[in-house]
Amino acid sequence: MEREIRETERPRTWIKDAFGWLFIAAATATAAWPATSFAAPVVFAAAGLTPADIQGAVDEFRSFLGDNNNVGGTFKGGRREINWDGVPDGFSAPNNLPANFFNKNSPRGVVFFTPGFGFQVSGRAGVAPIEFDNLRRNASHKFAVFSPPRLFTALGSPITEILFFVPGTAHAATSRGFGSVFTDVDRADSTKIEYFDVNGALLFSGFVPPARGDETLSFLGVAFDAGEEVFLVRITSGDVELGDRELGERERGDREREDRERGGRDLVVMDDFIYGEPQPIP
Ligand SMILES: [Ca+2]
Ligand SMILES: [Ca+2]
Repeated sequence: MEREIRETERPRTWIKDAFGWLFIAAATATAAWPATSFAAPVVFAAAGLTPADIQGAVDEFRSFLGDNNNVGGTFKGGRREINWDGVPDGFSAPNNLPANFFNKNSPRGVVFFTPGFGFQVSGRAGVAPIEFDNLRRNASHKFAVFSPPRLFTALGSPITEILFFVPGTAHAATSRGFGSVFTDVDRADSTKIEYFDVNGALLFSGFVPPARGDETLSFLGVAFDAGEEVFLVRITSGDVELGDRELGERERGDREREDRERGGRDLVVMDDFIYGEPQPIP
């Protein structure tokens, strides 16, 4: 039964991959030949075995958005970054991260949402299990960091949604672009970022490029160069839920069987977020 389902899904998956890559290829071509006469997403994407493999794409995305405004304040341009590494131990694994940590505790103008049951930043060596070993045995053998030591994940769902605010306020905002580093993206159709405007229209959807093996890194950053304003970002990080309300003492074999039953095959978590300075909605 399971086999039949997989075989019928395979061609559709392939077509979806092809379209996803076509999108990225088209957008990259636009980036290579700057055109100001028509609106287009500008896509920065890379994947590989080491931080060096994605560093170029990350740095190009950074310079496209402008200077890093760091924490607090409001600015007319530039970018914000979240590398998770400065989150205090008390808000890191095995403790959850408050959804509004990066608008309240460390104001950078984003609040997170998930259909799951919360968020977690991974632990620091000597304090707690690293790289989500607390959520999944041997997770640290699958994941790698771009910026050490901490990673980020939603719990109980691979979906993380991001809304923008004027940093430190409840004033809704938009951003001109958003990018994320991912680790252990194995499949070309498991991980994507979708960008919506304030009217709910989908501006762009792009798959995150995979890399073969474990402890790999991938990056997808998309910015818009014709005044498009991103109101909501939806990240789908893999197709397996990391974390479980009822994990308890459950054996690893049980978890893997459950993942298969849910159709999940690619466990993915995130590292650095990079995005355009949130601009207030009038
Ligand atoms: Ca980090
Ligand atoms: Ca994976």
